[in-house]
Amino acid sequence: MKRITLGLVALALGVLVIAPAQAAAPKLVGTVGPGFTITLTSGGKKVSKLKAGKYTFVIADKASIHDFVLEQKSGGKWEKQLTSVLFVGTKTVTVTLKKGKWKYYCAPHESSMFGFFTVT
Ligand SMILES: [Cu+2]
Repeated sequence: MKRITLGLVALALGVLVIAPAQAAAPKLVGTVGPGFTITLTSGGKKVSKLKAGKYTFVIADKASIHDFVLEQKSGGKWEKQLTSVLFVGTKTVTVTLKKGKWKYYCAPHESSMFGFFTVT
């Protein structure tokens, strides 16, 4: 009986370890520039709500005067500059999004270039 229980626990742990590797992180596309615009889309639609989990951010930074910063505003604190101001090109970053309100923005023009989404 004890041996069976241990076997089941080992099996459950094995499944937990294997599962994350099998699920690909959904892709989100962030675009900043070349004008004074910043967007975050999924399948061509503006991101407003996401489920907590791992996401692949593909950031197209089209100008050397903008950057792309991602920040958790509620439910925790987390912030990362996904592309730098001088960088121009495409960069892929994997981020684990936790529940809360999130903001993406361009740091030099934060008052006009920003967007929000909610993670549930
Ligand atoms: Cu900017």
